[in-house]
Amino acid sequence: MLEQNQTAPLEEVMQQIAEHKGCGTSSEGGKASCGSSSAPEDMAPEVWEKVKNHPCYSEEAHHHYARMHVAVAPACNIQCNYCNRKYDCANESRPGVVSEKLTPEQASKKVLAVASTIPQMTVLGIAGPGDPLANPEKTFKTFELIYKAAPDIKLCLSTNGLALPDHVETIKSFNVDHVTITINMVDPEVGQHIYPWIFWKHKRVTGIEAARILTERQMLGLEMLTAAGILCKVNSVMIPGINDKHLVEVNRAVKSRGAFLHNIMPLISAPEHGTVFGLNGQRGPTAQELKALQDSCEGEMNMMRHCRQCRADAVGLLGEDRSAEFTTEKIMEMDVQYDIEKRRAYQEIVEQDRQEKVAAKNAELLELEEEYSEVKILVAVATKGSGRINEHFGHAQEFQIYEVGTGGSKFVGHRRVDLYCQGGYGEEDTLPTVIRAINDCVAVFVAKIGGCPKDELKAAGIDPVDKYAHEFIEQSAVRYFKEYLGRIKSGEIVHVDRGDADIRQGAYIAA
Ligand code: CLF
Ligand code: SF4
Repeated sequence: MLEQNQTAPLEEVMQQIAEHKGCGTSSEGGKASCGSSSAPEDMAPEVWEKVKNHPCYSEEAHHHYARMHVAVAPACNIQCNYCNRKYDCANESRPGVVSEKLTPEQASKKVLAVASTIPQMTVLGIAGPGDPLANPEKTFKTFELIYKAAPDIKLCLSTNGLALPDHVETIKSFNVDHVTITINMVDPEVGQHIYPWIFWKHKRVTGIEAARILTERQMLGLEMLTAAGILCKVNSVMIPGINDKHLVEVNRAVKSRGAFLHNIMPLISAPEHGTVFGLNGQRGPTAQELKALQDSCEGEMNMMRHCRQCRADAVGLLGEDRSAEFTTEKIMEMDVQYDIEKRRAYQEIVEQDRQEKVAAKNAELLELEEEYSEVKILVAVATKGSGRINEHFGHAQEFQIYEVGTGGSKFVGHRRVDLYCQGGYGEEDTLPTVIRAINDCVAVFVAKIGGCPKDELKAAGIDPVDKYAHEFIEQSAVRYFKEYLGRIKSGEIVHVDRGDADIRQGAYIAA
């Protein structure tokens, strides 16, 4: 593996990068294995160690482990047309948005406070609100403080890549194992429509020249990271009409340079964000457009589909935000006792639960071993986490979407919805919007559901299923699919492909 060859000649290392097929692709027909379930056999043990409890690098882990960001990096060295860091709102959740900026010392105290309160918090990321490497002193000082005080926490960094080549050695010296580069183009002709300017060598550069410099620096940074054995994820923002078709080329370019995972995210764009794209009416992709692009890129490289486009001060499991519990004021009043053994003991229990879940899914899959069918269905799941169906229909603010077939089940995205149940009463106006967000799904799995929404879901052709309450999602999905196939075979139902369903979500398109 790359990690073991850091002293090899550069050509040899680059050859290995070219041969590296991204994140743990399996031998089974190229089906993605990393980011889905148990330790993949084809993943080197040292790589598995790095991803197994990182909620972004492993889809499986994101049900169990949390991350947090500290907003220590306010400045940025480029401008993206989808970004406006001035905007803050309690209801807003997207990259670049924060409620408070922190000093490295405040950040360190916050990390210890969160890690003591949320023992499954395993990763500390610096993702802004500007670019961490445009603020190298603050970023690396924060890493230094946390590395000393909480050595069991993985350090993570997300950058636009412009300054990356200058910092790879420092990143390595702080044992930062995970770096994300946001790469939206490899062609400056495309890039000029995304980046109005970059700040380069003490001056502002605009147009195609700016995009050319940026892409060269991003590619060089990616090559240097993979040569140094640092896992690298690439984030790309899908902007219809600008880089949507081009992202297939980006996928090829980053894969050939050894990127570990590719995360294609939808553009978040609304006039009230005050961004160039928001103001000029640039739309984001639909859920189907995003999934089609992710599917077309998922060959030998794994695609991340569970990204929640976090705020730069997010805290908690992906999809939940507990940042309000940890304001600077509250943290300064907290008596923080960082007990690494207590955290370890808790994580062992989490790990047991996770292994149980994997075993249950595998057992269910064995039952489908003799079956083969072209039929695939989507199911929506109401969950609060831990990989279980443990949320009431009326309390769900999002549904996780799983695709299920005879090959098994896989997470393919999430859909945000408006809350159906308000103060104990169902909001009749809301129900059609919830149904519209999941109307390509055959069923919705919930812990509990009332009679009225049940009837309306049935009328919309979506099966409301509460019999798997509190059970594991994937095991239940496979079990449901087995029954579904049985009903097709017996002639009780006819399978209808819902790929063209009109999907609209409450908040914004999230997968
Ligand atoms: Fe944060 Fe990013 Fe590290 Fe994760 S987020 S710096 S890799 S710890 Fe994760 Fe959030 Fe998506 Fe980023 S869900 S926006 S991919
Ligand atoms: Fe905003 Fe990040 Fe782009 Fe800088 S690199 S302009 S912080 S989105």
